[in-house]
Amino acid sequence: MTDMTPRHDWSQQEIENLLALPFTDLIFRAQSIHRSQFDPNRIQVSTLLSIKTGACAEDCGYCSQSAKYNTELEREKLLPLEEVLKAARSAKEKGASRFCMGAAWRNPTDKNLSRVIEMIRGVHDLGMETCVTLGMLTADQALQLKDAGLDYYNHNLDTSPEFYGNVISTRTFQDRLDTLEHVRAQGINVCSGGILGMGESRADRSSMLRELANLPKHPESVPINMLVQIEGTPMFGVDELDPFEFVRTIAVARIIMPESYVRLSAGRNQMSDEMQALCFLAGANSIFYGDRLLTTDNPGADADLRLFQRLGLKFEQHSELQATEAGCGRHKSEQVEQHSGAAASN
Ligand code: SAM
Ligand code: DTB
Ligand code: SF4
Repeated sequence: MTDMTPRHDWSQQEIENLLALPFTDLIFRAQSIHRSQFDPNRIQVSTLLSIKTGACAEDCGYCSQSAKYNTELEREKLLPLEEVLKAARSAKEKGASRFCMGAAWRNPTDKNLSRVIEMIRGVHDLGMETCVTLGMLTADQALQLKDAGLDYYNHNLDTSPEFYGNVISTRTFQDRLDTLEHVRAQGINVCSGGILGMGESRADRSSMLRELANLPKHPESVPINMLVQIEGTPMFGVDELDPFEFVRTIAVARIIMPESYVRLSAGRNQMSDEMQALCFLAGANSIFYGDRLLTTDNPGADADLRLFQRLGLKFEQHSELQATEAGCGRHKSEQVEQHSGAAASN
């Protein structure tokens, strides 16, 4: 079996051994696998929108939106359809190929799900890929989302089963696996990853990656978030993770899930351009693009366009749009040129 054949039988030791490789050896291995599967200079970009903010019943220790912590976040009701579509249109104009809608729910009620389904249909009709993250789903709710034409469902494992109890008490690790199973059973693409920098050990990072890689099918998209520390949450003030350890974790995700998009997710606003470049070198090939994540800041589009131009990276277009909107890639380069005043190289 070569390095490229997806495996689902990773042992903890194998993953820890990868994480412990000399840095340059690890990056070389990750980059070699990356190049065999993907265009190394193309990055998939998704834009996020919080469609329902705050007052969440769960107690996730990192989250600005939990009602259990005083984070001074303003709660908002489920956004009207038109407002969501306006944000999606703007994201599309800026070059995003996927629009991801997040709601601060433990799980959606059937009434709320119907409203989200209208949003999914509307965003789909704009010609964008759709993703939602709404908390736990029943099998029937996953079926309804599939019928609505949903492309991706995001539901993170967040951390290792061993560290999980230090982070969340209101739902179990198994609850998360069950939701992923419902999503997978309907043939919806799975987006699942986790958060680093919550005070977990390297063994925990290995264990979380092992859980993801040993799912019956690898998630199509694996978001790796760096904790965004939120004042008022239990995770505020935790020791920061060594940036190289973050890059290593991305590289191991790339090696053990060779066909998945690995997303450099939350935390980019706190990262240097050089750190982000290392993450791309380690095999990250997707980002969240736009001024905001859900409740916190993300680098603005201008900053990302400049970074892409400096690194010679290009936006990956939604596959169905590639043929019809080939000019869009050029449009992006032109935008870069305008913003940076430099000649676009792509
Ligand atoms: N409420 C739904 C749920 O938790 O399933 C969906 C939205 S929730 C905000 C989506 C994911 O964002 C979480 O599972 C977590 O991995 C990530 N996230 C939330 N707050 C974060 C933070 N402060 N730093 C990094 N990642 C965060
Ligand atoms: C994911 O893994 N990261 C995104 C998305 N999936 C929904 C969310 C990041 C949230 C960061 C903190 C915030 O903005 O509230
Ligand atoms: Fe609620 Fe999701 Fe935040 Fe947990 S991560 S508190 S479920 S919004």
